[in-house]
Amino acid sequence: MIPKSIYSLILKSKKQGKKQFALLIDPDKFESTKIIKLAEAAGVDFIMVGGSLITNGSFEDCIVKIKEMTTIPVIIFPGNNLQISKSADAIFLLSLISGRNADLLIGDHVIAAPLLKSSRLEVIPSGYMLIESGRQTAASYMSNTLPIPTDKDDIAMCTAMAGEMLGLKLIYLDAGSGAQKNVTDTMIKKVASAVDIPVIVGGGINSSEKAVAACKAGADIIVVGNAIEKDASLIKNISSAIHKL
Ligand code: 1GP
Repeated sequence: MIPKSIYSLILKSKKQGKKQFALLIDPDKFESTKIIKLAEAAGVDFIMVGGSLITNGSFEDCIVKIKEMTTIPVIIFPGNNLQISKSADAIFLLSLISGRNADLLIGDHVIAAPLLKSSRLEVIPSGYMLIESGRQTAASYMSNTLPIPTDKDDIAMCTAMAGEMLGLKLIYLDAGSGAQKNVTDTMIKKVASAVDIPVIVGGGINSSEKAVAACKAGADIIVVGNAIEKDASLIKNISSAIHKL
């Protein structure tokens, strides 16, 4: 059963201190049903679909296929305005608050607004923050924005605070897909203790130890994409490790 409000579910879990696990599917790399079956068996909380650039995969087909296979809620993690599908359950409406690109702060949202309004998608306004991670990521290049330096915890904290004050419902700290260095525990801690809204952390998490450390630092939801494409057994390992916390 898909919950009526995915955001309420996220808030409820946060209130209960339960950590959640989201699997990120890149439509370019989505080939098999195996991953979805493993996700079902492992009790994955959400499936996110999106990418900075889709070259050969079909965004719509990918979501339709996933929806046919599972009742795990599917949330769009849009790389751009072409990544909107009425077949998903919700969308993280990302405002790239770590950057100063007006299109990604409000411009693209204006263009997408009528489509989102007429859809049955649950829109979850999210403060998206790119964090520097060792080398330039696709997200940073494609968004034409500078990530927050990895050691500038105060900038990250104040950015998240401002996002919350602006009414955003989530903060997403992202080191970028396949990041060499994931977001530091000190930055997660600083951000999570400065805001009341849920904090999502992703980018470069490739072991249950890293996922657990991020949760202990204050992450409410852990996102893993890249590592699972390489080793599907991580789905079960990470899911059970963070759900035990
Ligand atoms: C990227 O946070 C997500 O936007 C997930 O990153 O692919 O490195 O797990 P990975």
